[in-house]
Amino acid sequence: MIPDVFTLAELEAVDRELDCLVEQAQDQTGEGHVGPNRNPGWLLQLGLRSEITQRFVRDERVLDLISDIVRPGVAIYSAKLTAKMPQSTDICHWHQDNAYYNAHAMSMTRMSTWIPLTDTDVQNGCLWVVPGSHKGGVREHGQYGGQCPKAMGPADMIADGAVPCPVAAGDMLIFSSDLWHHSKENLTDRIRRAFIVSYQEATVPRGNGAQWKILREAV
Ligand SMILES: O=C(O)CCC(=O)C(=O)O
Repeated sequence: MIPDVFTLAELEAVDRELDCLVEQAQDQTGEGHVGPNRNPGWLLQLGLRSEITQRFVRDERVLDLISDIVRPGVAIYSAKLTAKMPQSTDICHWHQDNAYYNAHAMSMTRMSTWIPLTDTDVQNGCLWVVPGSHKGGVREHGQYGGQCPKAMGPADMIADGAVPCPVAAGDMLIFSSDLWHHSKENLTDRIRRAFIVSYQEATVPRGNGAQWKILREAV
């Protein structure tokens, strides 16, 4: 968990932009997201959507934080907005991002970042993780429904050492894309939004389709 990366003013500007982008997507699909079978309030391919979201996913402060591990060079694998609507019972089951990502491209260093747009805690569906779980490789994933369709098991699966990660707006989480994580319901009256941006070494020649882009050349 890295404290104080973004100012609240920066996050508010991004949040306002997301209001517009979600509304546009609603106009296109009538469902508040792009493509079939996705979740209310979610937006995929954020890095391709607007100048403001493009700038956000290539933020030099974040690239500086990951570049000791994600190297040589840094490329974006994918970026999305996740959301939990007020009083939502939607949950995202235990999974590893690489269970999805490795189908598109293998990476030795891939990391995911989780950047909340509001303060998060167990009441509004913060992320839960199992520290150290990235060391065991990618496990088999099945289908359990919920917001994250491929999972190792349901959110109430007993995962030894699982801890909630309450993260305030302005702070961020950075973790291996092999790390086990999940999130539960939002029991509050306010939407909970977060960016998930994943990065990999620039020498892997592809990511998730058109979202892949080299942000720092390998030297
Ligand atoms: O933001 C969340 O609630 C979790 C979503 C997540 O882990 C994912 O989409 O990979």
